[in-house]
Amino acid sequence: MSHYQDLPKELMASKRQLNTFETFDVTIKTVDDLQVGDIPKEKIKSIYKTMWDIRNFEESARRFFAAGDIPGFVHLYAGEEAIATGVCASLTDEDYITSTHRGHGHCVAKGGDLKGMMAEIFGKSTGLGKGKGGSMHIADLDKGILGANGMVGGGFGLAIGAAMRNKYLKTDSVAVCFFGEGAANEGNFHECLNMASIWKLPVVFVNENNIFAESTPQWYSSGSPTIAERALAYNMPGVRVNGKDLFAVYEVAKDAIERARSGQGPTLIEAVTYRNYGHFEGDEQKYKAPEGLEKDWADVDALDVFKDYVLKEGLLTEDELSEIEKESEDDIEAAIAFAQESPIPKPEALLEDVFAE
Ligand SMILES: Cc1ncc(C[n+]2csc(CCOP(=O)(O)OP(=O)(O)O)c2C)c(N)n1
Repeated sequence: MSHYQDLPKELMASKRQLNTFETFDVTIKTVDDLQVGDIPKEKIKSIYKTMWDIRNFEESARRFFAAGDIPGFVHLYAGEEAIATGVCASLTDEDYITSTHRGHGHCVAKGGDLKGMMAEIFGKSTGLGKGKGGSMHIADLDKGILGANGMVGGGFGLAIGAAMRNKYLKTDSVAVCFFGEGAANEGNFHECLNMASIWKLPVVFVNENNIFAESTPQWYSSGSPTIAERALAYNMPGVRVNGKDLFAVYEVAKDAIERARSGQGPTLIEAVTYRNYGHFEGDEQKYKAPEGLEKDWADVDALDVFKDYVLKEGLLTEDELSEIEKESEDDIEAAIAFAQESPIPKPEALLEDVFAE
């Protein structure tokens, strides 16, 4: 596309409609406000498996990083499982996600191969990036995973680019952009939400507000009390949701994804959560208050919240849950063995995949 006049008709149309603003509210959702729809039992099981795969992947990454087996940096997603899982449960391989430096959970939830991911963070040649990218560069284009990203806020432009592509080609695919509350203070956030709004792009912005950007708390760095309310500046719905509650995230994300798929434009979701560990492995976390609000939030485990809910509602039994937990442990053990047994890349591989053929 070289010129404004070449824009597809529907984009021209949405440009002409700019005077007819809808007005949106910011809503705050917990599972009690939501009608949890009938989710097929197999889907509930696969959701629980994904949450455990993320948790087990991260606990293993922590263990092997401490042992010196994983090169580079790792930023763990443990504690935030309900968000990636709850969002990606409504996506297909045709949909795209962009991720962050804390990206393992997004990649697992979007269907990234556990063996390929584990080998990648071990720096092995069988990894998804042939061992040359590591933790912050895991990508799998066949699964719509456009990549983890070492640049804070780097996913915004990629996500609206993918959404633009989806709209231009008249597909019903959507793009989801995961980002932290620190990234929401980057200029790129505002530019991309604005563009997504004027072009009604099929994109969902999912803010993972884990309260800290490195050591800086949100109350210190953010001019707005919530991230969700910033949606109103760009004329899209903003929803704040309990990010520790899988079912709440699932329902909110499902609505936003359907909205994007059906051509109604973007949504900004703020899922409030907490990371179980430091900003990166090795972070002493001296900035965290030992008591108080944070402590209460830190004690909420998304896996327990899920388990309590499905048992209370009679959706799964204790035996079914235990079976899934065991299956996840086995899969992660197999991924670790695969990574350990795989070779490191050969020196001559250094210059492969650098230039396009
Ligand atoms: C453009 C850019 N600025 C700064 C950094 C250094 N940095 C890495 S992670 C991080 C904090 C990000 O916080 P947030 O977006 O809230 O994500 P979280 O780590 O909480 O998941 C910063 C400042 C970077 N990698 N890229």
